[in-house]
Amino acid sequence: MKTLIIKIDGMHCGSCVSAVEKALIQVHGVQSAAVSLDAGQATVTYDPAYVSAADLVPAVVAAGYSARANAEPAPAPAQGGHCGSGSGKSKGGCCCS
Ligand SMILES: [Cu+2]
Repeated sequence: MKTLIIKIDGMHCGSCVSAVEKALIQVHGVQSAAVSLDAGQATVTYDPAYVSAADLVPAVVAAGYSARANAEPAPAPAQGGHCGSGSGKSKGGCCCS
């Protein structure tokens, strides 16, 4: 098993945490995902035989959040989709979607 820290932007409530955890745990090979709202990050334990670190960040992005593996440079922020910003993009059960 390997552990990866993913930095996540755009989480603001428990629903966001649940959405990110669900997105990560659904990836084949992920054993556990612990998401911290305060820290804005996820700690993912995964089996490198089934999944690589490069597969985990897109799973969070697909759930509607801006994410990057720890120690990588930050990508451009996601377009819209945040509280009241008006894009209407669904964020997987988020309170403001
Ligand atoms: Cu939320």
